Amino acid sequence: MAAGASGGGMAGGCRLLPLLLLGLGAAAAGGMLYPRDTPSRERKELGGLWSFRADFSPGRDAGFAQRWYRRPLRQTGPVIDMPVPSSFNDITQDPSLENYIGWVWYEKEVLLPLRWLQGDLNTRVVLRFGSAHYYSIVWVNGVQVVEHEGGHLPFEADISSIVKGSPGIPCRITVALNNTLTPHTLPPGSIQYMNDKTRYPKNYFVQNIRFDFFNYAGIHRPVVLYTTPSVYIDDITVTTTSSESVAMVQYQVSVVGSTLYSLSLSLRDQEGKVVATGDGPAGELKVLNPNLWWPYLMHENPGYRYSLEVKMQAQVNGALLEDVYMLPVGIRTVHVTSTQFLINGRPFYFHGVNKHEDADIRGKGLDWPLVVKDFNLLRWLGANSFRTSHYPYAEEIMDLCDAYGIVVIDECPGVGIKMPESFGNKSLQHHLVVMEELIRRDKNRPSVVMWSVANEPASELPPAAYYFKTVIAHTKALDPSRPVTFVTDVNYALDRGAPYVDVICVNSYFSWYHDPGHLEVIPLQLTAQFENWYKTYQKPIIQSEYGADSVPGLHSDPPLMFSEEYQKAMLREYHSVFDKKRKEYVIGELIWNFADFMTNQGTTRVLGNKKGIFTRQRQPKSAAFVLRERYWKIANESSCLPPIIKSHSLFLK
Ligand code: BDP
Repeated sequence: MAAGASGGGMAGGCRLLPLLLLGLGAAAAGGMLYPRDTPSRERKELGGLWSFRADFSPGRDAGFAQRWYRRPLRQTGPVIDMPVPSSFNDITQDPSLENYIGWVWYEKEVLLPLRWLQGDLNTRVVLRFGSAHYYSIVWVNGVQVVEHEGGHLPFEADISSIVKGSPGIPCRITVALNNTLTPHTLPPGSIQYMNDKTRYPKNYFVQNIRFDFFNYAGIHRPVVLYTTPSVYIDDITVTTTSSESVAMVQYQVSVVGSTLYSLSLSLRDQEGKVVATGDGPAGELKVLNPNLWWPYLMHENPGYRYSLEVKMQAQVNGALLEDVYMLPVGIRTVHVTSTQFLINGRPFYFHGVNKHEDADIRGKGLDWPLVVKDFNLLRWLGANSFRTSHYPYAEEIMDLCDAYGIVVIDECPGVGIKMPESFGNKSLQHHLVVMEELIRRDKNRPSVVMWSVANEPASELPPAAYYFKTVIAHTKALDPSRPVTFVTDVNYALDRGAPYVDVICVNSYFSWYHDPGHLEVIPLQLTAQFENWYKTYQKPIIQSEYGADSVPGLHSDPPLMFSEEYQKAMLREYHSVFDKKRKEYVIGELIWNFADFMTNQGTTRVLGNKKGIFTRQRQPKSAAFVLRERYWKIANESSCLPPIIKSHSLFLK
């Protein structure tokens, strides 16, 4: 149902991505722990203004031909200021930059503290990108240090050997970024050359996509430099099990740089008291009378996290090196039965939203005021969960989910997988790598209770069976502790991926894309949808999308499509069916969408998708109040805290 342009021929698509053909093949090594300041580590933010140039040369390849990374970017042609983090599309008044496809170049010069560079070789300097969309190549002082495919996950490079040679001299970071999507990228897309000279200028091409959000591009998340000792804690994995009175925290720690080291661990509660200690690279910590991590509205103190302090000591050339890392740890369990989703053994009903990383001007760039406003709105609404439709969100957002107890279905960028060639081996291998990178990043997050490997793929196609069987098996092998799903809009009898999921996630738009204007069909069609899926699979079901566009301020009674009244009426029709079926096996409802968001231009999109219950500027439409009343009512009914939940303000930390 995505409203993107349909895929076309692929003529010359690769001309825009000459280097993408190299392919990385496997997730880059390393645990990619989130950079934190600790007694042994320092972090330097590289946000702010970077120099920027889009390569408008006909082949978009002048930057490589002229080696722009060899010299300061301003010496190779004109540059403009570009904020980081941000998408570049909406920053200027230039429509050709808004819709630009191909390579763009970013550059930042930065002076490193002398103490990072002097003397011994025991400090490691790492350059890390939270994300950059879509394909990145990075040079430091003209030396290539990393290449990364994928627009939503972090990547980094150890740049110690490059920067240590030149203390006192600014270090020049150059990034070439390409936003072209091909049938084998995630999400997929295709480049279509328009060769009819009577209708299009020479070399005219368009980027076709099969998903319904604007393909914003740029350095979207924080860029940081951080240090570790040369022998360092590379990765930590924790899983937890618990009963009422005792919990076990299983841990695994990997160290890089030496095989001769010792590890000690201590787990502290929120008062700073040590509740368990351990040592060695793997083991189990026992916590008596644990404070469990509870979702928002299920407990008066949701999102409880301990702090796991991992300390590593190693002797290197007679010197003692110490590395310390602090990992927040939430203790909770997740189980799925044929009718329920259990968190800490209690039934959990997802009453939440689907979101996008999207806003005026900054596009998909991380923006703290927006992030905090969104969490305040979520809690005002009484939402206890969201799906990261349709790609992994920033780590900073995920941290707040952990802290506030907002439950997450963590979705990879597998959106718009429609073309048969996107089910081939090349795409599959890349999808597996993306799942590795996603799980590596989010495996320790208590808020993440389920992985979603795709949204609305063409899962009725024959190759979809092998494709999803493989992706889901791989995901489960990487993380046996969480259920796995993908979100479908294919008929229950035709879907070839559903046999492999733990929870059925279904999107439907009755009375919108089907039978538009006919609200009266909803009870029948939605009931049949649930019953057919349940009869076929006996697995719990989440209504992972439903909704209607509404233009704020447009009113009509009786309700007509696009009015605020129609959006409300459609929600109410859906809700009456949910209320019957949630007594049986429906375990959640996620509205499409939290807020209006930008899409490609098209005849069904009025400055973007208007299915938000909030506007793009985060003002409530009438539907937001309908949903708010409902979510608080459900929370009060299902909470293990009888009448304590009276007002959202109790739950704002
Ligand atoms: C669903 C898609 C979502 C779209 C929505 C819509 O999953 O990305 O934005 O339809 O059309 O099918 O509003």
